[in-house]
Amino acid sequence: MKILSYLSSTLLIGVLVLVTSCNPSQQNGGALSNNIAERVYVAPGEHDEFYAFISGGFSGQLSVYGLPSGRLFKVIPVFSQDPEKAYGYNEETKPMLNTSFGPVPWDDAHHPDLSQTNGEIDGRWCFINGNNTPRIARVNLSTFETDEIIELPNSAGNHSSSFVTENTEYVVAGTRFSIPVPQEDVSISEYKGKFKGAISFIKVDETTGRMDLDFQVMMPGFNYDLAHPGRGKSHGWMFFTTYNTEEANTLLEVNASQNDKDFIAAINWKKAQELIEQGAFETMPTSYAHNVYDEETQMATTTMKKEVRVIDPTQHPGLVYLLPTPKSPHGCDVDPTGEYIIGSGKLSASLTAHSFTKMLDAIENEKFDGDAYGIPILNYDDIVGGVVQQAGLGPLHTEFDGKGNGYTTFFISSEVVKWKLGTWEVLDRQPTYYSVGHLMIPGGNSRKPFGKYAVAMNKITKDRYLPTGPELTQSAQLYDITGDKMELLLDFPTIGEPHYAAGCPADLIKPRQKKIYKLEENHHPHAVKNEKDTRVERDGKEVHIYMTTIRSHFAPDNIEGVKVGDKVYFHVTNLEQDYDVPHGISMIGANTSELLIMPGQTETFIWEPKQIGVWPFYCTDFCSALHQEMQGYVRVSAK
Ligand code: CUK
Ligand code: CUA
Repeated sequence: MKILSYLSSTLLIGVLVLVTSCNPSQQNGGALSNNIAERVYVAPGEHDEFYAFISGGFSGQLSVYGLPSGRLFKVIPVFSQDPEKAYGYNEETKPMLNTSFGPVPWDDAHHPDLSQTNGEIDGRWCFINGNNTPRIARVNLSTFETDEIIELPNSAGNHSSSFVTENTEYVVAGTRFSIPVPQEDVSISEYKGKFKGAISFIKVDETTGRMDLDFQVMMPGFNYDLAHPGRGKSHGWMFFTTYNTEEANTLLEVNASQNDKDFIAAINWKKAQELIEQGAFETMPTSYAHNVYDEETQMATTTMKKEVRVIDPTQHPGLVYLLPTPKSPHGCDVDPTGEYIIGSGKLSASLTAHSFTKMLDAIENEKFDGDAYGIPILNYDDIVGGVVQQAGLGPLHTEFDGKGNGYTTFFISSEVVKWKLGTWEVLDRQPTYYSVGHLMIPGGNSRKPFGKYAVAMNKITKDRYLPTGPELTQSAQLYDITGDKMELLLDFPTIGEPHYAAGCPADLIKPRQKKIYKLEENHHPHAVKNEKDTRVERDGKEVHIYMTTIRSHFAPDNIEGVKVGDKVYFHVTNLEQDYDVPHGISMIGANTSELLIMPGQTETFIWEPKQIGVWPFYCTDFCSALHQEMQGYVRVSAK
């Protein structure tokens, strides 16, 4: 959104001055009423009705909140190392962050999307993209841990991701930047024609969730911004917003906005599957990492993949069509019936809804308006299903309530606008504080939205919270959308910049949420399941400590025979089989973070002692009345 805020900064400042000059507590005076307080209040010991999985933006993580309370439950580490959970520090999870560029322990996470069955959220997995080093992660919603990360070749700035088809057949990822494919040392001015935009279709195993890059469609050199899978009648299609259809190598305003209309690219992925079956693809050598955490061995491993199947849409009629859409569309959203594809031209005031039925008619009658890129371009007037006129300034994203209404965010005019599908009339508008990006209605991008709340995720906080230095917290706002008018209920802080979120009723996740690892199913190669098997083994310069924890001691707790210059592995198994009783361990001078070991699990960290002496370690997680007694020593001798 940086480009947008730059382009529109003058307008934006104007709007902000307008908005901030009013007293916010007067504007939403309702926030002071008891009635509203009651509607977000979840009494001590009670549970929230919804889970919200909110993108951590440039923190690289995914945070888990409850709605309507806005309480933060957990930050799930995905693309970034996290000392709180030892993720990316312990030997078990380090491989999760491997890429073809080496370990990349950070990313810019944007769009979480939940797995679906028959177009309805099923609460099994949450997928999320890393933009910077193109990756897609899968978070397991029975453990709330990242189970898998797949890198995407031929991509750069993996923004148009991750979007899940209605039976989780695919998680789909579009490149933001077009780049030379394959990469080569070439003048940037040769962009046009040479640079390509890869759209990746990653197959998801329906039982295990395991991902596998099935194929890529190699599109023209546009920027691919956002996407949405078709559903219901449009199931089998994917829709992508594009900008820079001029294929300019610099996006200074004059270049990027030459075209009055850019495109929504419609890709028929069922057709692509047929082409793959018929062998109508090219196998391209490449290199990308696929990192999988195995729940049995509790270890992550990296496989470097060497090739990818690529389809050239200019050679296969019927695979891709371009739908003209006004003014640099950003969000691309499909209504719950699958009929309307909403394009939000971020430099316009209106929303365009293309009709899927009209699109099919135009295709059938071959009513094309040329094929400047080797791909048929449809005629805007043939396919437009409706326009929400003059709805606001700078439309970005739309979600649906399942009752025939769309809710669109407007960045520049800083508001959420409710409008009606079919009649295209604006029904309500409510301000956001300030400059909203995405919004999320639980299930609001599926066939079955749970249209009770909308969460707006704002780019600018200004005066909403106690100041915390030059930057204020990022912020979300909760609206009640059950009535004719939306009602602002709550502000709550978020982590990083929340680009998008996915939500669902808590009941969908409950059956799995109390999972613990059974000790007898722990097949970690360094697990010790009984205190009498604990031991210290030397192997050359390596020392392996096979240790257990149980309230409230370590075994062994006095370790001798370690020398300066050794590499000491602590393999620690938590023997507890009780829910919510992890133990931690940290070692003085160790720079690898602590471990936090869940019941029944084994984790490993490495300590390289630099000085002789007797050095303590202790449990970092307050686990019992004798937690403070949970400690031990390692004696280190000269080499
Ligand atoms: S983008 Cu952030 S406001 Cu990455 Cu989904 Cu539109
Ligand atoms: Cu174990 Cu504290």
